[in-house]
Amino acid sequence: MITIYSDEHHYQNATAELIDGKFLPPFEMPKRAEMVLVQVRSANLGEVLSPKAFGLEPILRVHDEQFVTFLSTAWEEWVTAHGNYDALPLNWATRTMRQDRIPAAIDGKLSYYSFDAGTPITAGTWRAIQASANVALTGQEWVTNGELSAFALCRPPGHHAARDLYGGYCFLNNAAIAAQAFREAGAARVAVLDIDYHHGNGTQSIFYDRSDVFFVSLHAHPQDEYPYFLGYEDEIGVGQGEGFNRNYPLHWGTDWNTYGVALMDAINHIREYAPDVVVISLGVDTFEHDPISKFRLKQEDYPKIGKAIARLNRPTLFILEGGYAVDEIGINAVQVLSSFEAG
Ligand code: 6XA
Ligand code: ZN
Repeated sequence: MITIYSDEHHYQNATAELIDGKFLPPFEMPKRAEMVLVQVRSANLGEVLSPKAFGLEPILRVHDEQFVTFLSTAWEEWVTAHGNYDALPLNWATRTMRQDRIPAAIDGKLSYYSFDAGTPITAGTWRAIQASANVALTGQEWVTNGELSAFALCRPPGHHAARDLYGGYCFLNNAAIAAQAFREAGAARVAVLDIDYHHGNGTQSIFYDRSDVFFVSLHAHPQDEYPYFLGYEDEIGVGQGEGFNRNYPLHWGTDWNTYGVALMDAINHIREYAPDVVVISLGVDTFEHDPISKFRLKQEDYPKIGKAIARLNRPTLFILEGGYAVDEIGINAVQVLSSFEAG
C-alpha cells in the first residue's frame, strides 16, 4: 500500500495543551506522525510519496470560506494582539447568547470558530493543516486513478472539524475533503467509517443531510467522553440524509468482545450501502494504553480491524486521525493497514 506523507506536519508544534485543568506537553505532537512513518518503513508497507498541492478549492467544497480565511490569518492577528504565544479561545456563545454575529477581535473570532480550548493555533498551524489536506487529497487521487488502497499519513488530524468549526486538534477535515473529492471525481456513493476512539462530530455534521456520503462511527459514548455533544445512536441523518448516518457509542472499558461485534454490524451496513469507495478515519486511540482514552483494544486486535475492512472489498483510503501512545501508534496503525492488504 502506498503512503502519502509530508514533513510539513512539524509546523504544528504547540508549546502546551490545556487538558484536565492543566497545561501539559501536547499529546498531539509531531512525534506521532514520525513514529507512524518509522513503522510504515520498517514493515515495508510500500512506497512513501510526497503530496501534491491542490490549493484551496477542494477545501472550500467542504469548509466555509470565512472560516478558512480565519484559519489563514488567525496567527498574525493573535500575535499583533497578544504576542508570540499559542492562540487559545476562552469563552463561547452557548445557550442564551447570540451566535449570529462574528466578532471583529481575534479573541472573539477564536471563540466563534472553535468548540474547545485544547486546540492551539500556532505560528505554523496554517502551513501544517494545508499540507495535511494535501496528503489526504493525494491519497484520494491515487485511489480514484485505480490504486486499490492508500494511506494518507495526515497530521494534524481532521475528523472533529466541521464546516466552520475547529477543535479536538482538528482544523480542516481531511476525511471529509477526500470524501467530497471522491464524489466530484465520479464516485456515486462514498462510505466514511470512523474508528477513532472519539466521535467524528465534524464529518457527521458535514454530511448529515446527504445520502451520497454514508457516515458510520464507532466511538466512546458521548455521555462519558469528549466531544460530549454529538455521537448518540439516534442521530440517523436528516432530510435526504435520513438513514445515512450511523453511530455506535460504546462505553469506557470496551474491549474486542464488544468492539468486534459493533464493527461487524457497521461493516454489514456499509456493504448494504454498496459504496464505490470507502474512507477510513483511522484513529488508534482505542488502544488499551492510550494516555487520553478508555477503551481496551490490544495490539493483537488491530489486524482484526484491517481484515474486517478488507471484507468490504472496495477501493479504500485510510486517513490517520488520533492515537497518542507514541511508542505503539505506528505499530497499531500499520497492523490495520498490512492486515487489510493481506485481506
Ligand atoms: C480533548 C480530547 C481531544 C481528542 C482528540 C482526538 N482535548 N480526537 O483524538 O479524535
Ligand atoms: Zn481520537
